[in-house]
Amino acid sequence: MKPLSSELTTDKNGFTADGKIIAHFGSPVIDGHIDPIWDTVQPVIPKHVASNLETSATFKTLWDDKALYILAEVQDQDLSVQSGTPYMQDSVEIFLDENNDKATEYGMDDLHIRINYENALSVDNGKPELYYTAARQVDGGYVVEVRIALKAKPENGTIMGIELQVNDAKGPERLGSINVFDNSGNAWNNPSVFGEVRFAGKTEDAVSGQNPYDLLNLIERTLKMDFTLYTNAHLVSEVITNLVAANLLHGEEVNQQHIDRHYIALQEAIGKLEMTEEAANEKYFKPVPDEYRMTSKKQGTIETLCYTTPNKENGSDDKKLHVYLPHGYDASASKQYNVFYLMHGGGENEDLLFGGPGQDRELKKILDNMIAAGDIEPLIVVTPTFNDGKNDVALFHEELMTSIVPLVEQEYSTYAESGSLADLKASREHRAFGGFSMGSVTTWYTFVNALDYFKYFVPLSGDSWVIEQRGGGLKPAETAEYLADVARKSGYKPQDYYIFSATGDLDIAYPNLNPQIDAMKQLTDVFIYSSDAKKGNFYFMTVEGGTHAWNWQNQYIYGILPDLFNH
Ligand code: FER
Repeated sequence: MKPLSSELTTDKNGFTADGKIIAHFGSPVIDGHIDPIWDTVQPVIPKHVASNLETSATFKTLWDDKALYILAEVQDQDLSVQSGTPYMQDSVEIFLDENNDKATEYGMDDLHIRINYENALSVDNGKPELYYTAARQVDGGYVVEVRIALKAKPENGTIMGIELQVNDAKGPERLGSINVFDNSGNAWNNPSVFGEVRFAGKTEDAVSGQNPYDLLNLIERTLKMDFTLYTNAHLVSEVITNLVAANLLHGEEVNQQHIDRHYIALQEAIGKLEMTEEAANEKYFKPVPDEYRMTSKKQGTIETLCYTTPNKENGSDDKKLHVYLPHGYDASASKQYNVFYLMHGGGENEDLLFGGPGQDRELKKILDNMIAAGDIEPLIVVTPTFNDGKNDVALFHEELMTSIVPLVEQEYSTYAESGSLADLKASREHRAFGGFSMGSVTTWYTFVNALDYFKYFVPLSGDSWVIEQRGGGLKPAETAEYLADVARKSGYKPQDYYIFSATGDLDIAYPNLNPQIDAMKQLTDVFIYSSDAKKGNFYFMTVEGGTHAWNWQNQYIYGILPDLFNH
């Protein structure tokens, strides 16, 4: 449909009568230098400028078949990146609602980044490889150019939600912001406050410019890799050397085919990398794929079970737990499911992870999607609580083995013939226990007290307190010895139990857990360190940037789940 010309007419500030900005067709080079093609675009003067600012800015937008381009020209005499918080640095912030659904929460199509005047990119939403940026200080301010790779090919008349912002810093503070559309300051968590950009100006003979940016991003990611992990890293460095020879942005000889050939060569070299034996023993973090964070088409269900259990006042408490049943759960006796018991952290409760029937929280979405994709066999996941009852993580195993496991495994189709301890022991290889923080402390206690009933242990971001509180950090050797003695005296062989542990390097539990793990690594008769289950029975994934929060733990669980129940 040919847009009406009134839809393209803009006022002196660059807005159409219905309040949109216009992106014109054209492919600039993203290098921080303003190509002549930008001169064909009318600048947008932001509507909202915080009153105390001496800074001003204009924005321009271009598009082609693959990308949206944004140019910000900021006049600011006083530039600062002193703050460690990216939005409090002098920076340009970009928000895009690609399918323009104006959702009130960020979804898969909503993108959000900022670029400071030194070209440091911080990505709040969207995969980092979607963005290519350049920033340059100029007389009296700075220039930022951004390319955002689009999921769908746009055309004349395409409309996207957009907000463009400048953060004005003074020293370590943010004085205020400049905004093209939104005065609420809520764009960072609510795409419905964005304005809109209309794509226009593509003529019939128009062609998009070259795209070296995916390759440049791949090179950047490659150069950040730890080459010491591989036996054959020279494969990659050879490709990089060839690339350096080709002047990709400006070389006259370079065409898209050359660029794509280099991209494929580099990807192939990366695909051929082989880890050293030492490196292969480590478990490596993979973030949860974006699409696994969406509601699955094949949803499991959450049920709640109630029970009564002794408390520490010689009375009893009524308690409940939640049970995740996988999509297509088959209650007939012929079908059997593995069970993963997963404990919350301190100050949390049994509702935290799954909520209850009808809820579809983060972990459930991940489980649903992993099962639907065939990453793991359908399993049952149980979220109990150590609150109430004996209210003591050191004693939780009593409630676990007398109340919880028999209740769950008689109610559902599991490998336990009955709820008797003998039958629970006989089915131990189909049972795992894990938890976060105090739930991890509980997991180590479960190893100590209930090894007969569980084969897999998933302690996340918490040490063992079996010697004393925070003993994993304070008395790592004694803690490790205690755990090792449990294993030795149990009569189980190393391949009869597995410990898959994880935390982040920014996690407050890291200093408690890491020394304990190091001490355990020394006790090789019982704890054999390897992520290869044929070689060992224990690994510790340490994740760069990971903090003491569930969004990280859920990602560790995503990485660990495929290692459960298959040895
Ligand atoms: C740890 C184990 C448990 C830890 C914290 C906890 C910070 C939990 C504390 C709480 O919830 O009170 O290693 O490290």
